[in-house]
Parts: sequence; C-alpha cells; structure tokens
Amino acid sequence: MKELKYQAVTPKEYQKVTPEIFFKQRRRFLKLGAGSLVAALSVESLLADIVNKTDKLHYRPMSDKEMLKINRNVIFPTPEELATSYNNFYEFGYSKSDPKNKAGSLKTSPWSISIEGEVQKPFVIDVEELITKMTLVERIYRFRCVEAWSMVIPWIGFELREFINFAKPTKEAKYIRFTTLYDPKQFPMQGGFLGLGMGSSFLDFPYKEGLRIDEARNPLSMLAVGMYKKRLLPQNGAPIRLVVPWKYGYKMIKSINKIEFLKKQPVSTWEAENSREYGFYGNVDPEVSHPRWSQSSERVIGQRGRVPTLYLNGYAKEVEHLYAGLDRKKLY
Ligand SMILES: Nc1nc2c(c(=O)[nH]1)N[C@H]1C(S)=C(S)[C@@H](COP(=O)(O)O)O[C@H]1N2
Ligand SMILES: [Mo]
Repeated sequence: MKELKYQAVTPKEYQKVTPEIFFKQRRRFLKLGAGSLVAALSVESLLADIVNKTDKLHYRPMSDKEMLKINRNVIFPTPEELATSYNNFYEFGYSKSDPKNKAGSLKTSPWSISIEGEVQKPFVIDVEELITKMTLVERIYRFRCVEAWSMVIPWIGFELREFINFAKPTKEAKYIRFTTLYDPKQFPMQGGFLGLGMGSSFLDFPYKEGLRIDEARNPLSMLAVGMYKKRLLPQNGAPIRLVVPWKYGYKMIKSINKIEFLKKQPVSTWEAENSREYGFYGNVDPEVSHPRWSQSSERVIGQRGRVPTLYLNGYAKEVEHLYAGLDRKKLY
C-alpha cells in the first residue's frame, strides 16, 4: 500500500475543530512554572508538530482545579498502544481484546466501496483510488464510547462532505447509511453465535449506521483511513471508517464497504437491537443518562479517575445548531 500523504493540522484548523478548552488548558499548563517544566516540555513536544507555538488566542485562564480535570482528557492523545488494543468490534467478539487478537486476518486490500441509492449514478470505487481523489487531513478528536470511557485520537482522513460532493447525491437524499463488509469467513461473529453458524449473534450483522445528511456535511464529520500518522489497523476499522466526534462511538462504523443515500431515516444496528439504549442520534450529552448508567462523567483510558463529560463531547459550538428546537432527550 502506498504511503499516506496528508495535510497535518494547521494551528487555525486545530482551533476550529478542537474545543477552546484545549488552548486555555495548554497555556495554563505552560504557565505553571519551573516545577512543571518537565511536564510542560513533554506537552510541547507532543504538540510540536500539531500546534504552532506562535498561535495567538484569547482565553480566560482556568482555575487549577479545572485544569487538573481537563488536562487529562484533552491535552494528551491516548497512547497508540491503548487505542489499538482496547477496542469494540463485535464482528470479532465481545471482549475489548478480541479485535486486536482476531482482526489481523481481515483482508483490507483490495477493498471496494459501493455507492448506492439517491445518487445521480451509483458506482463502485476502490478505497485506494478514492483516497487519491480526496484531501487527506489530520484531525485530533475526543472520542467517547456510550460505555462511559473516552480517548483522544489523532485521525487521518477526509471530510465526509468532500466525499458527498464527489458521490453526487440527488435532492431526495436526506440521510446517509454506511454498512460494514459482510463476510462471515473473515468476521467470525457474523456467522452466528460463537461463529458456529447457529442462529445469529445478538447483533443483526452486517453492522449499519446512519446520519442525517446535514450532520454528514458538517465539517467535523470525516471518513478516516489512518490514525497516529499511519494506516488504520484492522481492529480500528481498516481500511475506512466513520468518525463523528460529537456522537457516541457506536456511530463510528468500521470497515465500510457500502454507502447509501436515502430519503428516509434508516434504522441503525444498535438502534434495532435496543432503541432505548442506543438511539439513532447517539449525541454525547452528560445530562441524558443511558437507562442503565449516568453519562455525566467518563473514564479516560490511560488515566486514573473520571472527568466530566462535555455536551456534544466538547463540540457544541460546531454542531449545536444542527439540533435547534429538538428535545435533547430524543437525541440520545
Ligand atoms: N462494524 C463495527 N463498527 C463499530 C463497532 C462494531 O462492533 N462493529 N463498534 C463501535 C463502537 S461501540 C465503538 S466504541 C467504536 C470503537 O472504535 P475503536 O475500537 O477504534 O476505539 O467502534 C464502533 N464501530
Ligand atoms: Mo462504543
């Protein structure tokens, strides 16, 4: 596979896609003085290729208490080792270690994607060819699973709106649906419980997810083909997966091989399984509890303790307008 050529995050862009809190926090961190020099330096080196040191930002300094809470979930990207070994990919099993242990055999090249439904002309394209037609960018996003844990992931991919323009949907297209490859030979759980081909597992495979077309066109929405400056590994949804940072992780469907434009709101896989617990919207909201647990705080993978969950995962400024007038309880 060819090396990924992508545009690294510019300070301006970073500011656009990353909560202000990040910048406030970073400044505060750097101001702590000699005692924190080592920590500050390591933060600087972590970010050296991401954020230009001359960026001018207006901000309200945070209290030390706030800082201690926030720096854990925003400043530090999750160690790559954790992001590639603690995964949800039910096609390989229910445990967090199954994807890494079992996904190695997934054949991700060649990989074609079929574009169907409300488009001027349906077509099939290989993911490698698609990549050459899109503008690859790096985006560092917070990532929040519905199970109340979180990470910070440096993705590489392209904006979904660029793909939508390329796919040329008709005016009738109000929703977009993504489907994971169906191949029980490669995804053991698709073959039924324990891969024995007896009945079906608890999920109705292939995994499907959907977005409203305006959500999909939001500049934060992307199709990722890499993370940590490299191609996606199979356990993270190679060769191509959805990334929508203000929604719970279950929306971020992996290993996509079909994209359809639809007139009507589709039913997602988890929604079909239990719509009370996993709605179509899946918006991160600390005030709307999961029926079995609170969503007001989260466990940051690789850190101790919990931090407060942010409304729309910290991206309210960018996406809140999409939900004006809608009941937050119904956006779960
Ligand atoms: N096809 C498919 N996509 C999927 C899943 C899955 O089981 N199958 N799990 C989802 C859930 S619940 C989460 S939290 C994220 C996990 O992504 P990660 O393993 O890269 O962190 O993938 C999402 N995409
Ligand atoms: Mo999840």
